Amino acid sequence: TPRVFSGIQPSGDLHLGNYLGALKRFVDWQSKDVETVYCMVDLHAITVWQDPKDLMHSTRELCAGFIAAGIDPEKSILINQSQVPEHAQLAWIFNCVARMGWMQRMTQFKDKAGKNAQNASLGLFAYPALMAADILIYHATHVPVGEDQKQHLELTRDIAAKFNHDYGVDFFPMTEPVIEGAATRVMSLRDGSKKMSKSDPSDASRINMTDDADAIAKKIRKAKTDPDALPSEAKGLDERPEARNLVNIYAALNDQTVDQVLTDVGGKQFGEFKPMLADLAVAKMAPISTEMGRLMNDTAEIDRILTRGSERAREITSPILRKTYDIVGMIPPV
Ligand code: AQP
Repeated sequence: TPRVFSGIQPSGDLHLGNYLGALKRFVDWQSKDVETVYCMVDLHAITVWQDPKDLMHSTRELCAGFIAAGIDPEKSILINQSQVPEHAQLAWIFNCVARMGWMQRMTQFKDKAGKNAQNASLGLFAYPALMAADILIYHATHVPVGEDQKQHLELTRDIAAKFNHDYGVDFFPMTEPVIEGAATRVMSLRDGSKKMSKSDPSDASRINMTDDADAIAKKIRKAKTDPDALPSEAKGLDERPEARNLVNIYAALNDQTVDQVLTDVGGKQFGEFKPMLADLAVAKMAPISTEMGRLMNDTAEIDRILTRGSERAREITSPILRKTYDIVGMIPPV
């Protein structure tokens, strides 16, 4: 059976981009005839500095976010990366398969390292090899992600292909990135040319999954727009990044295509469309925020869910790591 894997970093507040680009789609996969594995990637988070208390809190809150968004820990395997040691063990082997030149081309490294790349952690540079290990330690066939992860998934295929070629085996599968839907790239509410992200210093740029109804409505009312009315077809949104972003968000929240939305709202001014979007966002997001708060009242239960998830995960990862060791010529782990 096909196996789906994806992850999110516990590196700060979850936002609407993470929800529409990742979480909501993870939930959709759960109702298909596939096995689903979802991961809090704390080892990825520490590639940049994380305060230990904040990391612990964010990891548990992310787990609450997964469950509140609709991930059922009975149906899906829900794990925290560092609790399944095979991820890091396979990553080391992949560090020895991947080439420096491949890593140097990664745009996310360039963006996150900034001008002073000499001062970035070695882990930030090796990030995509760990990501390849996360996916391939499950022999995952499908990886739903937002558009920003496309290049890393191509690298995952390159690593699998080079490993298979170097060792003369057909062991790691060629994983398919699944980048689909109306919101594979949700943009900042303040600037339509920037991705909505956890690290944007402006809180008004994003809708956090912990925002209450008032905060959600206020941020949408204040979102940047242009003065024109909405067009009646998607191509009328070309060159209008802020307008396109709000229509994309509406479509994704309401499980519609952009054209379906524009059939209904084409011709309306933002003064009329923004309250519609605010109502929709509050209706969809506020219950998730409330449920996250409720789950966070019992962190011991969250920890139990993650321990159980890691036990289930290791039934898959442990045999794949043993086989990898055997292929590489290393004595199997105990
Ligand atoms: N704006 C976005 N639109 C659509 N999808 C998005 N994702 C992130 N931002 C958007 C998707 O969410 C998943 C998890 O992302 P991550 O935890 O790796 O975090 P990130 O991409 O680093 O998220 P941020 O918010 O952009 O964090 P910072 O600011 O720290 O870089 C992925 O599937 C991603 O595509």
